[in-house]
Amino acid sequence: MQEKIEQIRNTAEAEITSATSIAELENTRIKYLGKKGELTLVLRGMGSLPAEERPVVGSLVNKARDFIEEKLSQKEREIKEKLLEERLKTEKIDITMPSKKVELGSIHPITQIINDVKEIFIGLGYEIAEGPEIELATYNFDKLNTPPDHPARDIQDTFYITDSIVLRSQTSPMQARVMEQQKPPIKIICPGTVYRSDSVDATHSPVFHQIEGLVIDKHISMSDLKGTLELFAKKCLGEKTKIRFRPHHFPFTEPSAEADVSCFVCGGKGCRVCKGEGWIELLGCGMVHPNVLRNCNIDPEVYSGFAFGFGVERIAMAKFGIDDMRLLYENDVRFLKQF
Ligand code: 2U9
Repeated sequence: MQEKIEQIRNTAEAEITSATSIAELENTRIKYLGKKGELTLVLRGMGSLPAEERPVVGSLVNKARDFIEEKLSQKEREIKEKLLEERLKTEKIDITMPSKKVELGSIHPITQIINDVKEIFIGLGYEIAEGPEIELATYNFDKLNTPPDHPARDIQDTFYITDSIVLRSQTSPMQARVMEQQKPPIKIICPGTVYRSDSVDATHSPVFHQIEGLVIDKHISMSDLKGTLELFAKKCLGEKTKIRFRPHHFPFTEPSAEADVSCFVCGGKGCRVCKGEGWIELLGCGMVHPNVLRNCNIDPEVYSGFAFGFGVERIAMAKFGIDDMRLLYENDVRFLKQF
């Protein structure tokens, strides 16, 4: 029996030594130490031995099992170390390899103008107010002194969702919402997307961007409007910029005006950008109509205010010398990365 145990121990050791994988080692373990393994069977067969031999054989079997287990785990460690070494060799990263080029985008010209304008007005103490693009017709029109028979409300000019819900045609409804919710003083600008039922061409798009501003307080006059917009024009288009005001009509302001700036390309002499005029139309503006104040629960006997609005695309086209609005929406990176 002693010899048999010795022989099992030696053949197991030889098999373990020559094993090259964890799977082979597992097979060897089952072959010798498993439920039906060779060494286990010796232990089970001990019942047939004379009583005095049993402890001797039992101790030899235990020693052989300990020996085989030790050899198995030693070999397992060796194999795992070898596998790790091989992995480290094959998976090693060459840090001298050139990296993949990261294509950096650029800020879209429309967003650039919106960011610049926001920064200028935040510097003057204004807050940014943003609101719904799907708007109640009453906020888009009625509260802004635009009665049901006004042409702006025509189906040809405005996208209706239902009779009483529209895609906003200006950002002013958001300003009416702020006036209803906040007590003056109010100093806000509202940038955002607006919608008009226009056909696409080089200067029109049914979806475009606007920035409108609103100031309401006691004793606000036309001179506050002119001073603010002159400062804005200089900060936005250059310190040499001049501004002029022409009378105009808007339903929501009275009096109303349009403001032009001296051409920032030729300085007023006349060139391709200002079409020989020396002036470029910048924005519309005026003193908020008393009806609009009343509609938004502000007493026109106590408070007054001014408002202005402009199309972001128009400013971006003038400032960056872009002659077709459609280029701003195509998102061709070859075009966009110039700005
Ligand atoms: C309230 C009251 C009055 C905002 C104003 C304009 C003049 C204006 C257009 C120019 C071209 C926008 O891009 S455009 O279509 N806007 O000329 N907008 S005054 O007046 C307001 C706003 C809110 C409560």
